[in-house]
Amino acid sequence: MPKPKDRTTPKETLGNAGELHQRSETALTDNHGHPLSDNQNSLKAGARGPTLLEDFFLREKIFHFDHERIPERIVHARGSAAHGEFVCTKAIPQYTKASIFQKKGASCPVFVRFSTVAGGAGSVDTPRDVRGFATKFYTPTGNWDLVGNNIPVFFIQDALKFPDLVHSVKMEADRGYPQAASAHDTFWDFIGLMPESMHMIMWAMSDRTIPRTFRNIEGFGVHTFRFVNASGEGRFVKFHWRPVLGLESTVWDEAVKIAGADPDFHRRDLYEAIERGDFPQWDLGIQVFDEAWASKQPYDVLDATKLIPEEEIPLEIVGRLTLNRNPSNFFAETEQSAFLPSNVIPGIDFSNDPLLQGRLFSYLDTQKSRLGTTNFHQIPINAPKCPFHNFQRDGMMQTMVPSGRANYEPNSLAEAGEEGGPRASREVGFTTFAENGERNQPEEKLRIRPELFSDHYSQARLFYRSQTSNEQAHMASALVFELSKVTLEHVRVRVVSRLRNIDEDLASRVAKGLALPLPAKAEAAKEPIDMKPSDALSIQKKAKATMKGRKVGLLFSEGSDRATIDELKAAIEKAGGAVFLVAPKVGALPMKGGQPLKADGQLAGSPSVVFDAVASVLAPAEAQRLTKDGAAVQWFMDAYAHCKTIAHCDGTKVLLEKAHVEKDEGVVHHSELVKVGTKRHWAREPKVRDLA
Ligand code: HDE
Repeated sequence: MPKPKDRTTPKETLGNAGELHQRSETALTDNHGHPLSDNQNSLKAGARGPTLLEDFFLREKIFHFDHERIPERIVHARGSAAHGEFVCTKAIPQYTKASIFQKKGASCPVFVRFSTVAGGAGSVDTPRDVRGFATKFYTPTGNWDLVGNNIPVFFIQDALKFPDLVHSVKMEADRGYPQAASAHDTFWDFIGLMPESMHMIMWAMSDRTIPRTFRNIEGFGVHTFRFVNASGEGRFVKFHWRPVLGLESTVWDEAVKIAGADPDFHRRDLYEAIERGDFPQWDLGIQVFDEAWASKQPYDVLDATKLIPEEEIPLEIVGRLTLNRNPSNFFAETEQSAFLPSNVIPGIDFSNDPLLQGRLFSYLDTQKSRLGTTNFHQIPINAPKCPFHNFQRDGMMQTMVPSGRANYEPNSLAEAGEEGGPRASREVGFTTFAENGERNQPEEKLRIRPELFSDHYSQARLFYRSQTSNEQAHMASALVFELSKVTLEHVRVRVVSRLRNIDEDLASRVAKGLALPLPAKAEAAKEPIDMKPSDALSIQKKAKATMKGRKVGLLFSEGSDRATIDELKAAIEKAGGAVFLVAPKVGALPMKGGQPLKADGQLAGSPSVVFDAVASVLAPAEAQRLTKDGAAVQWFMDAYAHCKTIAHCDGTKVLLEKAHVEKDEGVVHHSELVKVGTKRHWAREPKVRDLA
């Protein structure tokens, strides 16, 4: 039998007809390649006549436009993403045979998408919410998707409860609000009835859910995964991302104001940081442990509502992630990116965490529904960068053109000189870890949870007691705020009755803040135990007093001293910070000495909430004039109330007085700004806010 010819159409070949019809690369065509002569006027029967159906270009253009949207993600709909690189900084072949961890210095491209969870694609960036941190590693042995969050635990233990959780937090079913907010009846009703959510609730009510930027969040794989080495030995592993810039959050009042000032605050921050070459970085940390260790812990490592304190198993840093390129097209890349927790590579395997197990089939299903076809993996952002071939064929939107007859296996076509197609390999192929250890032996088929899953409070208590007193006050206040939005009295009472199992002081602070008599303590399925507090769980204990990656708003006006501004700007930039010039008018303003200066933003549109610290260089007369400008007074008032560094000149003092800014270690002369840094001055907070 003759060998079938390669019938693949050679790309970009026009035959010699092409030579007769040369046209420029920029010629506008329709989607079928027809050159067009007019993109302004549709085809009409006469200048004032009806539009003709035969206008194929009008029809195609509107048809395509009408179908531009695809279903948004049911959760994590609002996201921002970037390309980058992952570099292995420590080889760990003793733990895993995963291709990217075999050699120090080995690298692979990555795509990371950050997201909020509850809001729709068009919602604001700064609600109180968990943040998604999904990373696609394009490794030489296929794509590995680490689809995690900025919190190491989750609300629920079993995938079966996920639709209930999401329904409860989303807009209420009858009224269609609130958007992107957990502060409403149905969420707290569900939470109050699900004591397993209490640990996650402690994190959700902490400052972790109002992060300053995506660049300042940690990331967690959440579930326990498994590493498998070349000898087939398995160990459990937890994955952590640690931001090189350090953790940082906003205060609630600030987050709310940012939502109004710049709904795209996090998206813009990520984009602009990458554009100015200030590439965000994270270290990849792992916690590796075995079944024997796991079986001795007072919690179950398969329970996604539990974490492993770093003091028990310290992180080993094994890699560095750098985001260095913005997407070229938001839809093609950010929107069409499809993450699958089932995307693991040889050397990484799953555990029996029942939440993870549910995710393994959920995401594949989701992609078919969002992207419309089983061939979603061929979209460039989702396609592996290593070769991939198998015998799967056809389907909607097939863009690959496999050649030959081998679309089944086994086949012996190679013996006749034809292409036989790829084959599975025991040596390099993915093998599922053969479980051993009695704890995980398949047993009877039961709808049941392991015994230790019923400890709902010990780690919630661990988290609360690991915070600074200021952070504890933030948590109590967040609970008061959220529960005050709840209109069902019995829901409020139930939640507070659960808090009593976490910490009596927390419960009474919240009850007091709600003007609620302290309810009876809820019955706990298992009495909580006291665990050793962990500093790694606190943001404030880990905050870095750095200028690096931070943005300072510098206020000036007509007659400001140009040399002082230049000097201050240079000092901030030298320390790794960025400066954003703010003035009452955006056009070039005359300066005292030197050239006129143009602002990056107008004062009313650049409130201090969008900066990490503020500075001012103002002529006394201008400062005096600005005391009558609400935007200027609010600028300092907010910076003060949000515990930020205020670095001012002598001329600014009248404005500071008007804004009721009192001198403290964070209110300094501008020459001291770099020394003081952009760290928040929490000691100031009791002066400006009545916390629960
Ligand atoms: Fe997701 N989740 N999830 N999730 N999740 C989705 O998948 C789901 C869970 C997470 O930037 C969806 O592609 C189920 C835990 C992130 O594109 C959907 C369960 C964690 C992202 C889905 C969970 C996550 C998603 C929506 C319970 C933290 C955004 C669109 C079994 C470890 C990824 C999509 C991106 C997205 C289902 C639980 C994180 C609906 C059924 C736990 C970061 O398929």
